[in-house]
Amino acid sequence: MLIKSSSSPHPTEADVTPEQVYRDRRLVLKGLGLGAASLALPAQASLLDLFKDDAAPAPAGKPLKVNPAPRPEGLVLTPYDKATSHNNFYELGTGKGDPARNAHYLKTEPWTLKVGGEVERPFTLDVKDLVDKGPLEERIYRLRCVEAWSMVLPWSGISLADIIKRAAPTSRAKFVAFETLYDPEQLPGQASRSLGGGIDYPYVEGLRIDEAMHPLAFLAVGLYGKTLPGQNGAPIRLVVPWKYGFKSIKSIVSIRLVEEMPPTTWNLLAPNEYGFYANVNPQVDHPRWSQASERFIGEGGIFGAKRQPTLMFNGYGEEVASLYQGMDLRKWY
Ligand SMILES: Nc1nc2c(c(=O)[nH]1)N[C@H]1C(S)=C(S)[C@@H](COP(=O)(O)O)O[C@H]1N2
Ligand SMILES: [Mo]
Repeated sequence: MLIKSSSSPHPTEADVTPEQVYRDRRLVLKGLGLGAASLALPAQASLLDLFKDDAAPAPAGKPLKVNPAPRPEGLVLTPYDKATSHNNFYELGTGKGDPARNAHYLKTEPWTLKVGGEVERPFTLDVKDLVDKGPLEERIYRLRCVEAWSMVLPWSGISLADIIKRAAPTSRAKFVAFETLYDPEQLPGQASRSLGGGIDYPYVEGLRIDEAMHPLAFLAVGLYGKTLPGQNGAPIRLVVPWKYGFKSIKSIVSIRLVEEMPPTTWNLLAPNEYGFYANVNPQVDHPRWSQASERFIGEGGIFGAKRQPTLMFNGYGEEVASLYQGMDLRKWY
């Protein structure tokens, strides 16, 4: 899949077979001029980790004080081990198993999140305080990756609107800009264009202010009632369930209220393939694959996964469609 990355590295799951992943990695190693000998050097430890093929199990998270959400009827949850071993977090490597393997580089305590920009009361949040204070809310959301796989996950956290309201946005605040930690020591994919998928880091994302204030927009600090594993975006990440997964930015250090539409990582990389809005829409295909259906990752994992139709706004249309009234969703993809 890295070989396909010259134009855009986001593959659909159908593009990637396990054999291909293996072959591509060998080619990348060759391209980097790294033979077995250089990989054996201690200085290459992080590179070595990035190319190991067996994913390490996720470290157990700390239990959280959460008000549990009722288990929704007709929705099957993706098991914890799948949710924490099949990830996209390019700062920890572009393979699906890389983030779990490399999460140990990420140190999540202490962690501060700055909220500022066009606000009357900028503040810095100590994420530990938020986690310890509790009780947190639980939200069981569908997650639809733009690569056409999906999960159903129980997140713990608080609504994004709560955090934004605390800062008292000014009338100039029209958009919200989010930023992931930038620290190549902790996020080794940031140290190299090839390892990190050719992205210009830090990873950045954005929402329109009314999207950010929508009650479904969520800041998660936990998964399955425990603190987030690094690979899932510890210690705090965004979850916007009606949009493609890449909007749900991980390991956030900054939230800024801004006047202009902020740049967003995947849009910068391939603007014809990834828009600012990125609402899940089965009628608007990705230029390289259909978005009409998806593979749900349940007990069986990705390659035995069952294909199911993709729902408009990922099934949250009743709640969010009004945000986009009058907009041409083919133009504003
Ligand atoms: N900083 C950062 N955030 C990110 C990504 C990433 O590569 N870097 N990948 C995104 C994509 S494409 C998806 S599908 C989701 C996956 O979240 P999960 O691994 O917790 O399921 O995280 C999103 N957030
Ligand atoms: Mo994704």
